[in-house]
Amino acid sequence: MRLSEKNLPLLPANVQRPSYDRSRVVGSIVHLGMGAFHRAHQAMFTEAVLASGDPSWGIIGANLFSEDKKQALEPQDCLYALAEMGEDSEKVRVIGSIVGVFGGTGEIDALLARMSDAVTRIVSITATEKSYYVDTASGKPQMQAPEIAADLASPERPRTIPGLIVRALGNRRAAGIPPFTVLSCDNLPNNGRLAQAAVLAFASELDADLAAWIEAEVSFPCTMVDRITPATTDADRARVNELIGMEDAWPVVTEEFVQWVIEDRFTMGRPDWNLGGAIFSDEIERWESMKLRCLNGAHSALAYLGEITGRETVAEAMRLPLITDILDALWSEIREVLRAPKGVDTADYVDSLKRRFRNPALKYRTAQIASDGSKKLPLRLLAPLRDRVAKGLASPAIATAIAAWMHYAVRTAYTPGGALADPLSAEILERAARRVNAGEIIGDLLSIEPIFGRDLPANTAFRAELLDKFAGLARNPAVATAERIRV
Ligand code: CS2
Repeated sequence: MRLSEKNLPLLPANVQRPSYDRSRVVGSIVHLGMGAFHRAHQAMFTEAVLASGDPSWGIIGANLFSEDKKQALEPQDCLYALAEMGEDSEKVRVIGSIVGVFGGTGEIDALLARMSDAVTRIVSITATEKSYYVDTASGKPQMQAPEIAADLASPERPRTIPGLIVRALGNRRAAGIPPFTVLSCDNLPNNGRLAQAAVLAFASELDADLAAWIEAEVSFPCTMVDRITPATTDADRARVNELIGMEDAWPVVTEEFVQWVIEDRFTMGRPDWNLGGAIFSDEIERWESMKLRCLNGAHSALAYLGEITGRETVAEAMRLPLITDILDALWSEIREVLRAPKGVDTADYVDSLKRRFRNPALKYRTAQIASDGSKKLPLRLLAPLRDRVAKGLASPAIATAIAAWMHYAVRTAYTPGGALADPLSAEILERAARRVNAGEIIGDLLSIEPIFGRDLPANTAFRAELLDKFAGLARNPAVATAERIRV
């Protein structure tokens, strides 16, 4: 029996489900990047709005390149089960806020038409750091990237997020329809400004008038999003299906904790997401940098340290004192240069992160978090590092985390068929295997400018610290690195 609108009454009594009439829900939000995270987060906040009796804010989910989510969700009327797993509790409910779905390049035209239609009032995004085509070191839009260049060459058939948004906004302007709000929900500092920079840069290449109109009329609020949501595993699927007593092809498993802080600037209205617990605030930058540095920075450190010590999941990595000692030191370094939001105690915040990371019910693979390091490290770890450098402070723990990433790269480079899930994979691996002397390996990797800029390779104190930590890890018997390295 498949989860569906018709089968909702057959769910076990303890499984919460949509109590509102889904046929009345208006799909006024288009969401780009409908992964597990979105379904554990924004879609759940939106469910609270619909459940309160306001049917005007349903979600149309979209993935530009893959059809798998569409194929999973459509046969079940876009319903799915969301399981919230605590250390010794599990709560499952069925979410109905997604009311339509586009998937794959074959549907981009239809998606564009939907975004261009007046019914769409918000376009939200969780598409990961690399989809914005903004250089992480300089903050400059990457208009030369091949995908962007292709979109600029045929803007009527966009394949990138900036291309799609600009085209849809251009269509709306031509038709006299007010612009939607662009709501970035990706883990990026000032994500709204960044989305705006990407969109404006793209539009300026095509049409200066359109760019000026976008700048004047379109709102790009910033957000801080947080909920630890690993990719769904087969075991998760089996467990959730057992709990709901029917088949859901793609349930989502997440933690109990959830947080969403949003800047309140919407051009065509917005849902009362505070009904689901969201906070509207004008202190986004502080919220975002606390989360990005303390949670995601530690996550990345943990992922690389976990990978090189053979820990498959975050919870397993949290049981290794070698790793937790480094994390404790890392959090101290990060907190020392952090401007926290008013009323937030960062020591408590870090304590709650430790509890969340230790949650054994979540099988969060270190390999998943280790992806896209070239995009993640600058935002998560090199930003606090630079703040420390500016204050003349040494950063041994941050250096250890970067050294762990380097070992991970070296080990992958020497693994037959090894590849990194990273847009710079080829360059990183080529440099990682170029030489065998530790100092030279570090120098080769540090000179990848899009990651480390020009300042860090030139910083001799940091370089010495990095070499020391890299060598320390190489000598540690718990660390599996390439045998050829000479320290
Ligand atoms: C993680 C994040 O995969 C990663 O890089 O650090 O997805 C993290 O789980 C979320 O940001 C938590 O809110």
